[in-house]
Amino acid sequence: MPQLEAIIFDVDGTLADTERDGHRVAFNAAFADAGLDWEWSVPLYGELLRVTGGKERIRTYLAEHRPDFAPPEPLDDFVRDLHQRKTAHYTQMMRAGGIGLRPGVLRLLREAMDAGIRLAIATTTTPANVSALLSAVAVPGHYPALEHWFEVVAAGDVVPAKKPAPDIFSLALAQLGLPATACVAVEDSDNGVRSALGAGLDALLVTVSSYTQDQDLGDAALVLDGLGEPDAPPPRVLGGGCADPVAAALRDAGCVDLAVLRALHRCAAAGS
Ligand code: XBP
Ligand code: MG
Repeated sequence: MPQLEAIIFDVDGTLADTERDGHRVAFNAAFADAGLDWEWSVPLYGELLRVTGGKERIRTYLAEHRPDFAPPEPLDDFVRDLHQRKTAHYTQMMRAGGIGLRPGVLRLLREAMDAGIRLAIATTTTPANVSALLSAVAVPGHYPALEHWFEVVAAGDVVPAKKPAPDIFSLALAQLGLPATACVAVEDSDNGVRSALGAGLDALLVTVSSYTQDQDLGDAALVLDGLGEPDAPPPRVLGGGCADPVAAALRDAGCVDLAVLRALHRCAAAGS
């Protein structure tokens, strides 16, 4: 049976709950900068999230909600400029510490790193957004800056197709030089689940986020409402094919730690 060698994390919704109060706010600020009277409300943004990628999301909004708007030509340049403004707003907010990591994330990353488990990222978002988010996280003095904990950062437009296509997870695996069976993936959304499973990452943990709690995520090996912390109430189990085999490890730890991820990894390997 293959050993667990690496963990591949999604970013938005998984490392941090960035969509509603981060990306959405940055899109609206970019629209205001450009003199557009567009306002993406919390529910509308939830709908638009089915489309991954900020530029793709703007195009979908134009097609579905602004059919009468005549964008300046060429459309590609208009969308690119608007999205660059959005990235500038977003990175500024994140560098200022606008949104912290979700509970348990830093603890788990640290435990994994200390145990020699390799860390990677597979995300749809722009690489600068990942750096900005991670740069604001304080780590103990003897550790390098958080960004350097991740050996591989696969992000943004570097693959032909964004999630739910498997490309970004496949790229992360290729850059790690590992088979999918040596890894656990952590995601928060249905698009992410399809992407990770498509890349063969059966040992898939989902921690639902504010926009994804009602999605159908049951194809993942384990679905929880978060990673939890040892001194907080344990994460709630919401589903997944490995929920029973992992239950004892989760009960013992009271949160997702490396023992839970190893149990998940074993369960997924036994099933595949
Ligand atoms: C989340 C996304 C991204 C962000 C916006 O991806 O879908 O599109 O909302 O990022 P993931 P950009 O959960 O895979 O990290 O505007 O930079 O595209
Ligand atoms: Mg996500």
